[in-house]
Amino acid sequence: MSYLEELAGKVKAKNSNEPEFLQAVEEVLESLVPVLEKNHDIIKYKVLDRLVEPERQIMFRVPWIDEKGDINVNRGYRVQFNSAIGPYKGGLRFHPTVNLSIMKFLGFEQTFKNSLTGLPIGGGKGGSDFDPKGKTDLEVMNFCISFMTELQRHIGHYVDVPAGDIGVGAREIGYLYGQYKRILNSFEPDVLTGKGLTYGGSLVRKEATGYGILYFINEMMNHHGHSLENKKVVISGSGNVALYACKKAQEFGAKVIAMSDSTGFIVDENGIDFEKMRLLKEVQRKRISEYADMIPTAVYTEGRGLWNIKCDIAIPCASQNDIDVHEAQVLIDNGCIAVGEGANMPTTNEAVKLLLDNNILIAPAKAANAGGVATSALEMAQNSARMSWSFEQVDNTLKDIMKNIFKNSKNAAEEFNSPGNYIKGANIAGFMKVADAMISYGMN
Ligand code: NDP
Ligand code: 2IT
Repeated sequence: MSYLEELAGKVKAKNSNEPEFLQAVEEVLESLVPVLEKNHDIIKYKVLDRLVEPERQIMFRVPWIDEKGDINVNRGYRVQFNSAIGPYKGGLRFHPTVNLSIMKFLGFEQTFKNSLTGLPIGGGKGGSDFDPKGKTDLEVMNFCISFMTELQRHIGHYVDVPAGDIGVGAREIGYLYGQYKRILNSFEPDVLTGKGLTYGGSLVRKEATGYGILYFINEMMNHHGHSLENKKVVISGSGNVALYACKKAQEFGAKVIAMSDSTGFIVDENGIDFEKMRLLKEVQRKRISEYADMIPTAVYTEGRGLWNIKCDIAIPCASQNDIDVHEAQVLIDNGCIAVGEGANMPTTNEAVKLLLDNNILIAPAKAANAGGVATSALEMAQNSARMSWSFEQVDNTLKDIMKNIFKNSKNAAEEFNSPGNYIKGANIAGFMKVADAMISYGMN
């Protein structure tokens, strides 16, 4: 049995009830086969054995009081996965499906993603099974205050710097930072990112993940002789990432014809009206079905089925395992040429294999959605320098970062005999820097 097979077996045995975590590890280990053949220090220093074990996993009780005055209890998490190249960094997810497996897959992937940005940030993730849907602002605030009352003892600007993810946006970050600042009696903005612009937030952070995905897809398409001009695009989700992916796709001349939420999806062959969609989702927090009430040419369908819509480019920006092998086959049959992963792990491992076998270009999540966390690191840099940069300055830096991530993923894929396989390329390029630091530390 090879070293990697043995390690995969150990990881499976130890984490048998964590399917998402095992899925994420399996994909990375498979990518690293050719790297281990060339670099023997990785095995000698047990880099991978260390890398698949989070440095620390924190789980805590979050009691909070609802509008009726009743006490509710949720579970909070912070998985501090890897600090080899910088403080733990990664978002907080508030969603009823949150569990340890999901936190661990996200923290594991974040380690490689953050390395790819070229900035000094380690990997972490956190959140809660709290469901913000249907809750009042007061209830969300009560929850955030309680969550931070515990979380604050585990984070710090040189220790661990959380941000947003599903269910955590500017409103939640405001409540969380307000409580952090109060408990510490200290204004330390670089302990959280995605902050509001009046108290240390960075211009472009809100747009950064969505914009970054399109900058990456554009590089990838150009490299393969395509352009985004006039391409039909389908985007899943209609949250922070989906919205700004839509906006930038339109700026590149593509036509976004469908978007979704967890209840259903809307299609408009004339193209989505970004500003109307933004107001509906970002400002009014309404369901996507209401978009069809405003726009006569838009059609709403309840349930799944988004990926049956014929498109040139599919950009999943909702949640993990959004595209399975059957949906991948439909995309292929419909002539899709590229999948840009906005969400984390939106494509099952079987679907990825099928897409690659059919020469569909894949912009992998760890690389394509790294613009959000990269801009978070730029927010930290501005905070510690007590400066704020212009929109243009941050956006240009983001563009350069995404171009570099594409170049490094492409070069790694080529060096290890898989040209065009950006999944392998991104995994290898992200891994190399972390591995080098871990070897330098000897054991820890
Ligand atoms: P938001 O909470 O702003 O939006 C999430 C969107 O996805 C909503 O439209 C939501 O629909 C939908 N969604 C969530 N869960 C499911 C599900 N289980 N099934 C179907 N639809 C679902 O989150 P973000 O836009 O911030 O995050 C989207 C994805 O991007 C996530 O995978 C996240 O990890 C990833 N990501 C986010 C970054 C960021 O900076 N925010 C950075 C990099 C990656 P509904 O409203 O009905 O729940
Ligand atoms: O998945 C992600 O990269 C994020 N949710 C953003 C993390 C961050 O620290 O900005």
